[in-house]
Amino acid sequence: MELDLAGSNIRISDDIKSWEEVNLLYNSALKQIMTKIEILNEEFQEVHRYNPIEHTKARLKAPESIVKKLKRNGYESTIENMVRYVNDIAGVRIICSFTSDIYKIAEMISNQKDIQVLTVKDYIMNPKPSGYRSYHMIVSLPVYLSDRIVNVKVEIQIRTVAMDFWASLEHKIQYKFEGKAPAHINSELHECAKMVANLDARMLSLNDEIQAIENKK
Ligand code: 0O2
Repeated sequence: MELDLAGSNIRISDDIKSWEEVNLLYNSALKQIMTKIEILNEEFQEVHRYNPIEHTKARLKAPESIVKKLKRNGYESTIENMVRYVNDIAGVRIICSFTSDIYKIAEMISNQKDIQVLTVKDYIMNPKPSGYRSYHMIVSLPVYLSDRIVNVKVEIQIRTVAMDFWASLEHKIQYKFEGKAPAHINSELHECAKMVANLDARMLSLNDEIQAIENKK
């Protein structure tokens, strides 16, 4: 029996009854995806002699944040709605040095046969009005339990160190002002986002130049 938590034919209520079960499934999906990312990074290091990934973070969304998100989108707080409508119960953040690494990592993940990419949001090509930049993927991967396979959704956010620096401060500020930061702070954040984009571009170009010199040796 295959339960598809990521697709439209969801038969959850019969099989997943509790938060504990949701927790187990999403935690298992997180473990799998973290192992995959670690293997890809090690292989990349072996072949290309550099590490595209600076560090990774994984988290399960807190139950109260899940409930808040459901409420915000007009859904009742049920296990079924959680699984169906909240795409980031399991979340992984991959931090890398250069913008080009982001697309390499996204491609390596997408090429894995057991991973299905459900959606991609490229906030690098199309930054959010706030100035937020990052590459988001919602993927689904199978978790093998003793009596069934469950496809579980994981949100992967891939960004550079500089994008992460900006997003962390912006998140802190929005939290402090409950999303209503004074206009001059929002405008300063926007300016900083432009500087971050410029910094990322210049660092990438410097790195490309150094790589070209090394390749000639
Ligand atoms: P938290 O606390 O980080 O988990 P979806 O999740 O796809 O159903 P949404 O909100 O359209 O709905 O997804 P989107 O735009 O891909 O954003 C999801 C996550 O990206 C957010 O999660 C943040 O982590 C991050 N994010 C998006 N926009 C911004 C932004 O302007 N600033 C910062 N700092 N982060 C952002 P949550 O659930 O909001 O929160």
